[in-house]
Amino acid sequence: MPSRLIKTDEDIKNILEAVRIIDVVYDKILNGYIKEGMTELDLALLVYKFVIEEGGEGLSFNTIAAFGECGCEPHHVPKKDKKLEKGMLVTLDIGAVYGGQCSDFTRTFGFGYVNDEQKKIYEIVKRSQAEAASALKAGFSCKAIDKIARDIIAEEGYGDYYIHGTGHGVGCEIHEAPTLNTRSEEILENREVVTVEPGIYLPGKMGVRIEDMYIIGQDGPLSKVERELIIL
Ligand SMILES: [Mn+2]
Repeated sequence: MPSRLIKTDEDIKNILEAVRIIDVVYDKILNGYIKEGMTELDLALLVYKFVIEEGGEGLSFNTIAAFGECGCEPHHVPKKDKKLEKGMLVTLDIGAVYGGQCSDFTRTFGFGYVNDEQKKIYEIVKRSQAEAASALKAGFSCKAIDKIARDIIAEEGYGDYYIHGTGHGVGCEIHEAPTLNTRSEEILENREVVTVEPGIYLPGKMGVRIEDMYIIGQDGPLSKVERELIIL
């Protein structure tokens, strides 16, 4: 039986549509919907509404919308009483289902203004994400990809604050093989679809994560959303 990790043309077509939906939703949200005083739950509800409006069959997982210090929890559950204030970073981790296939995407952006520490941490995560992603290649070990991302963060002194794996396979399930972490024994193969999503989480203070999906054997991220730090 062929492995499910290796995607068919049909799987890839549907994954690309699930990614496109999220790109449109994210772009829409950033153009007019981020407002002072809105809550994390307000933002999560907008994601759901826009995913459905754009043709998604649903969310591929519960939206993670985290403001300010809530961003230090990688799997933060959006709160109805957490309000957006100037100077906060916002982490939005979202995904859609299309044709039974999932997308998975994260960006962190600033609201109002960002301080030097926020900017510095953002740039470290951005570099970690980009370097690890550029090493994705059939025959390369998943553990080695994790190490590239993790070493960059550790060399900057934030190794203790990178508290999860670097990525995972995505398909008809939001988390499937292969796993890109320190314990992974898997080797990448062409036509696998994986995420690269390093982050830095400072307890009680802030978090930054940047996540994109990739098809092994094809260059570049599936999402067309830029990775520069945006301040709204
Ligand atoms: Mn993910």
